[in-house]
Amino acid sequence: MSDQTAPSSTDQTLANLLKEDRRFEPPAELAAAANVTADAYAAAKTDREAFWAEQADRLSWDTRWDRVLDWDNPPFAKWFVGGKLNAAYNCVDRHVEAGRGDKVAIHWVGEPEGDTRDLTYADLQREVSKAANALTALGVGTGDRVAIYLPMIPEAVVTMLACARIGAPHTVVFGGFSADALASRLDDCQAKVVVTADGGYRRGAASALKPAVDEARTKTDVVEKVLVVRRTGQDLGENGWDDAVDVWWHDAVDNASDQHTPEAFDAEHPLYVMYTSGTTGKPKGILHTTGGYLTGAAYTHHAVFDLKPETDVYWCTADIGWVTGHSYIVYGPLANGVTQVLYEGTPDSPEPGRWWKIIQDYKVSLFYTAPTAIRSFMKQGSEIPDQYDMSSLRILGSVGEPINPEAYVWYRHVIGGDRTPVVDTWWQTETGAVMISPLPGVTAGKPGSAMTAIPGIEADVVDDEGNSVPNGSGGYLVVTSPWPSMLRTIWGDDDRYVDTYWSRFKKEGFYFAGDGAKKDDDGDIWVLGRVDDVMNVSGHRLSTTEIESALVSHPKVAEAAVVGASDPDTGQAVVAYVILRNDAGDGGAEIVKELSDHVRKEIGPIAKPRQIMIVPELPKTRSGKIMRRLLRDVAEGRQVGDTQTLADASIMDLISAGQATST
Ligand code: 6R9
Repeated sequence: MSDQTAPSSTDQTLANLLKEDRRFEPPAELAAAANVTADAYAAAKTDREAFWAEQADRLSWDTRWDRVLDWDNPPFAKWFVGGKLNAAYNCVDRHVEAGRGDKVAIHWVGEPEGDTRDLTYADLQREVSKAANALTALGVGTGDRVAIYLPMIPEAVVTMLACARIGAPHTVVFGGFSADALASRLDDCQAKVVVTADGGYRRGAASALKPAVDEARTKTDVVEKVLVVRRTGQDLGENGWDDAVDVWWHDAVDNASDQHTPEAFDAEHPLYVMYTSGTTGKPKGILHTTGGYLTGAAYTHHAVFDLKPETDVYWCTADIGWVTGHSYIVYGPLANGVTQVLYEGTPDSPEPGRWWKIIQDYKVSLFYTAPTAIRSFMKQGSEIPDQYDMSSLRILGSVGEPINPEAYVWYRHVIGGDRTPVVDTWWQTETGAVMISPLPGVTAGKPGSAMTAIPGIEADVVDDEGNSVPNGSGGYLVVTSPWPSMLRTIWGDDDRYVDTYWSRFKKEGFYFAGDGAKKDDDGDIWVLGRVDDVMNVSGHRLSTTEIESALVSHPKVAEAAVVGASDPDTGQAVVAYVILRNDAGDGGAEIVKELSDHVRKEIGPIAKPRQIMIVPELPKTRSGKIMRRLLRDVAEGRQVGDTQTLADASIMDLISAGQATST
């Protein structure tokens, strides 16, 4: 792996991981009634297209496809060619038509205690129809983009489905992103309408959202209308309303007709664009289309969570601002007709056991969260979760970053009462759906390993040349055959799509995921983390370049280098090294705070560095490349590694000797 990418601690971590010999067999009862059994792997291999056609039959199609896969022009795939369907109809109406209109689709739990709302599938059908009519009245037509910048309230799900219903691709922007980040996304996809709220609740306080949309509108003029949900009732400020643009949800949507006939769209009609960090400063708009994506989301949710829609209560704690919220709150679960919990707030507000209380109160049986949350609960100990009855839990899921074996075992033991399989699911915004995961009724789980590609998916670990590595070796994670929920392109940038994902190896049709991985002696896969300049902080993808650009845009900064340093709580944390301009003074705590606030403003609170060090120089190779590996050594408190390739080796002494100012 390249110089910048392999932290010198990786080998040690790996050695420890591979010594892990605990195994957890699937519970006999679960295995006996499992949705997917071991023979599915072979069946899918024998005839992949037939296998995927069978999965597509989980959906209701208006027109059947005449070809499963068109891979005539790789890497541009078309799945279920000629098929037509409506994603919202599949997630809502068909359940009502099948007599399940009274079934609860969403148990919504607001952050303020007692602020709850249940929506049945019939309620959802009415709400989605009203929102679809309102968006149409605001001028949104098929193919127009709608941005969604909302807290975790039912209107977020309703708006996504309303967009899908009228064939208007949505782009959900996480509420934690700043006005600048929002503006660049609005601009990139030319969003005509933004749906937002006055604010949302976070840790007991109302936190404003609408002002960020107003500010974003000063940076881009693409937006024609802003639809605003009144959630907190907070004051919008003197200039916080523009009659020519702003429309209240309760005026436009609540008064719209609740009758709406969904139109069937082509299987390859764009469903949504989700922005994610890449290795350059500019976020990539990942495009997902309708038929293949919905097939992948529904099938994997059925298989990986062994979903029994009649009896299970499902809860995924992700925010809908990330892909996990798209595939495993909205599209997969609702296509499968689940009853699920949707929670607005933070895990520990107003009390540290809030999550466990929700599991107890709603008898949640399938639970999906991220390692960073598990680690933060681990720190609090088992006393808090032990106070709640979580015997309803059947399967626990993990996503977003590698789960360390101790966190896995704690999760299984303390939360799952040692009864529940843990499914460690590897996938990405780009893959649309889970790719590598244990199957809960089949796989004997190994703590820390995502195990093998699920039936229908082909993944491998390869060397620099693209050759499969033998068991016991490491390399790059690749997907070797196209799959239905794969990204179709990067919005507006086919070349970047080809370059980023499909050009790393000479072999045609190898998708380069950007992750390093290892195959153990049994051939099971251990995902180790990114091999590019992407960091993973609390399961959120951040690009080092994006944060460096934000820092350099500050008038006092001459140069900046950012690394992801390992962090016991957040997996990785952002550590920045900054060279100030000559006229910026000599640093000190004030400038560090100023820079930290600047990053927060430019990108959002999630990108705020854990540490900013003001340094006199940055370590560079003779060709001028910043040696992030050395900076990571310092950030992680290690002896600085090999400095032979440095143009000036004395620089590292200066940095390590703590000449730097830091917070
Ligand atoms: C779904 C999601 C994708 C990146 C991915 C990898 C990391 C996700 C993981 C995992 C190890 C797992 N990742 N799941 N690493 N084990 N089970 O998180 O999408 O935000 O696009 O991030 O997250 O590094 O490349 P996204």
